[in-house]
Amino acid sequence: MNFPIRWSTTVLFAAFATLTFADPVKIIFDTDMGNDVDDALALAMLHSLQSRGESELLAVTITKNHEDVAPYVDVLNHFYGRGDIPIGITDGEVTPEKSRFTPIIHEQEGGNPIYPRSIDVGDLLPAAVDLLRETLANQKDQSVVIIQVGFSTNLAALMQT
Ligand SMILES: [Ca+2]
Repeated sequence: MNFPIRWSTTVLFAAFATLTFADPVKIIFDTDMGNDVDDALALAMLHSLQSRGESELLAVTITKNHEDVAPYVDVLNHFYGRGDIPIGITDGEVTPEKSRFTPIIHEQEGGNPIYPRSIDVGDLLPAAVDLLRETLANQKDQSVVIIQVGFSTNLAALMQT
């Protein structure tokens, strides 16, 4: 009765080989960050996958229209050592309400922000649709996965271009 054990070992090795040698999946994360915390957890998961060599986060585009959201995404990117990931914001008016968790960007200690970031509230950022176009134009066709976990605002605007 060794068959199940051998089969499991083979499957495990195949999975490991796939995870180890496959090219990282290039990802654009399109999010309404701030409405529900699952988007923050999803972004954290993408960073963890990148740390394991399984993916590469090319850009984050935002569909929630509140000034704290881009700095909050930037805080998460900095936490994972990737503060250079470009962030684009919607020009739509969807859910402008203040979030329950993105206001942590304003917390300070000794006059300095507790959570490092390079984007401040009110900074001029790329329009999400422009960042989507630029990011896709710089990659090979059919090589990028767009993960949308919010509204369709940005991707609809991309389609219209
Ligand atoms: Ca969401």
